[in-house]
Amino acid sequence: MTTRPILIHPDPRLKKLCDPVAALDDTIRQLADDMLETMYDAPGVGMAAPQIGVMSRVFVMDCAKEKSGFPEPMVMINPEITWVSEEKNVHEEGCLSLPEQYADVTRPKEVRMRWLGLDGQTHEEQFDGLWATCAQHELDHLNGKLFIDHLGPLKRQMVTRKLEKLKREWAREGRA
Ligand code: K1U
Ligand code: ZN
Repeated sequence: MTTRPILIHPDPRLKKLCDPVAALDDTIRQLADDMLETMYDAPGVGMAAPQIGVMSRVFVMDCAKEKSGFPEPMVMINPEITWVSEEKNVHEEGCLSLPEQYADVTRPKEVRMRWLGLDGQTHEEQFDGLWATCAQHELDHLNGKLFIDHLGPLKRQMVTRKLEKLKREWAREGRA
């Protein structure tokens, strides 16, 4: 397992629609392992493939470890939402591609997801709480959408400008 560098917004790869995974092979297994390693190392509760520059419909999440201390890693390949609750929930979101930026985002409180697992089987499960928020946030990444795209244009522009400045500073310091 290897940690891979995380792309920081603005980056054109974070705005693109990702491609469906055609076959479950060793490249995808390695990708999933590296994404989990990178997510736990960051630390984060989720990570989508485009955040490390891989334009495939894969995300990982683990919203249990922070609470219970026990990992419950999930790998979702070609995930789809099959149902959303009418009830909404507001959650303060962060993103590993938008360091130190947080905002309240309103999304459906519960979602039902269908995905292909690393076992080659199709899975379907309902999520609530942080799991539901995280799954929707990660699925957005696969569709080229960031949590700031749920905010107004002024807030979005303010965050983008801050991160452009941060990236310029990092470049001057010789950081990636
Ligand atoms: O997609 C990402 O960039 C990961 C992101 C997922 C997420 C967080 C909060 C709400 C929705 C989705 C993160 O993991 S940001 C870091 C974070 O939330 C966290 C970090 C350490 C401990 C607990 C949470
Ligand atoms: Zn994110």
